[in-house]
Amino acid sequence: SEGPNSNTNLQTVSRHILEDQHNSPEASGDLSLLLTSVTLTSKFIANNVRKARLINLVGLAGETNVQGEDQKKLDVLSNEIMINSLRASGKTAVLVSEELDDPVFIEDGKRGKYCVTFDPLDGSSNIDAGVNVGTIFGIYKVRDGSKGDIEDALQRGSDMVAAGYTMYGASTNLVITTGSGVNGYTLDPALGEFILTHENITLPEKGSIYSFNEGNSKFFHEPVNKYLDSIKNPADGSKPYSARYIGSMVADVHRTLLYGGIFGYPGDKKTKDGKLRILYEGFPMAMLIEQAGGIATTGTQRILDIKPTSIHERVPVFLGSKHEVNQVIDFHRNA
Ligand code: AHM
Ligand code: MG
Repeated sequence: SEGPNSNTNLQTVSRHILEDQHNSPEASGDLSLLLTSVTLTSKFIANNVRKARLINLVGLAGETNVQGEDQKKLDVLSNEIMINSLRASGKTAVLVSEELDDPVFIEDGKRGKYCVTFDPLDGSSNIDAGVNVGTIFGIYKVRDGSKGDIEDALQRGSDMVAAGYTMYGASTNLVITTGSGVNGYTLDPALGEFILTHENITLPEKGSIYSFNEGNSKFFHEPVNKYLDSIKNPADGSKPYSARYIGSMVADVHRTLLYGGIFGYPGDKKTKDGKLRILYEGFPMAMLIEQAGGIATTGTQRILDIKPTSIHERVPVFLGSKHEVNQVIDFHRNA
C-alpha cells in the first residue's frame, strides 16, 4: 500500500486503530474512542514531563529552588490527567491507578463498559536525571451485566482486550496491542499526532541482552542466580550476554521488544513477589510481549493466567525472547 506518496499519507494511531477495530467482531467503535482518549493523555503527560525537565534545569541553574517539589507532583498530575480524561470519555466504568489506594467507579451518565488499569508515570525515580519514564495501561471489558465493581478489575490477564505503554524519552513512543499483534507509534511534535513507525513488532527468538537489578542477587533464589551465571559464563565458551538495566520498566521492556533478550524482576528471599504490580505493570507488559511472540512468566506460571485477588498485588516477572525465558523456566523446573 506504500506508494510514492506514502509520506503524504500518514498512518496516525487513531486511523490505524479504527481500521484494525473495523475488522474485529465487536466493531462498536467504543474501544477505538477509549484508546484515542488514552493517546491524548499521553501527549498531555509527555508535555508535562518535558516542561518538568526544563524546570529542573532552571532549578539547577539556581533560579528556583522548587525543583524537588515540582518533580514529585508529576506523578500526581499525570494521574489526574488520566482520571479526568478516562472519565470524560464516557467509555469507562472502573479505573485502577497505581497512585490511588482504591478503584474509581464512574458515576451514572458517564459510565461505559471498560475497566482501565494504569500506572500514570512509571519509573518516576528516574525523572530528575532526565531518564526515560512511561505510562502503562491495561483495558478490560466489565463483566456481563456489571455496572462496574472491583471484580471487573480482578479478571485474569488473558481477559484484557488491549494493553500498551507510552515511553517519554528522546521521542515519545506509544506501543499498543488490541490482541492482534503489537504496533508502535512515535509522536510527531509538529503535528501533535502519533504516527505508525513500528508496524507489527516481533521479538527475536533469541537475544543477547539481560536486564535485571543484579544488586539484589544476594536475595535471589537459586534458579535465578544459576540462570544468570549460565549467561555470564556460558558453558560452551560462547560470548556472554550484555547487561542493560535502566530501572524504568517501560524503557527496559521497550528495548526488550525491539532487540530481544530477557527482562526480569524476580521474587526473592526478601520480597516474595518482587516489586512490580500485576494489574498495571505485569499484565499489560505480559500481553504485549506475548503478542510480539515472546513469553512472560513468574518462573513457574504464565503471568496472564493469574487471577489477582487485590488490585495492588505484586508479581515476579521474567519476560522476553522465547529462548531466554524458556531457559529461566527450565532452571525453575529443575530446581
Ligand atoms: P515505581 O512504580 O515506583 O516507579 O517502581 C516501578 C519501577 C519499574 O519501572 C522498574 O522496573 C523498577 O521499579 C525498578 O526497580 P529497582 O529500582 O528496584 O530496580
Ligand atoms: Mg510503577
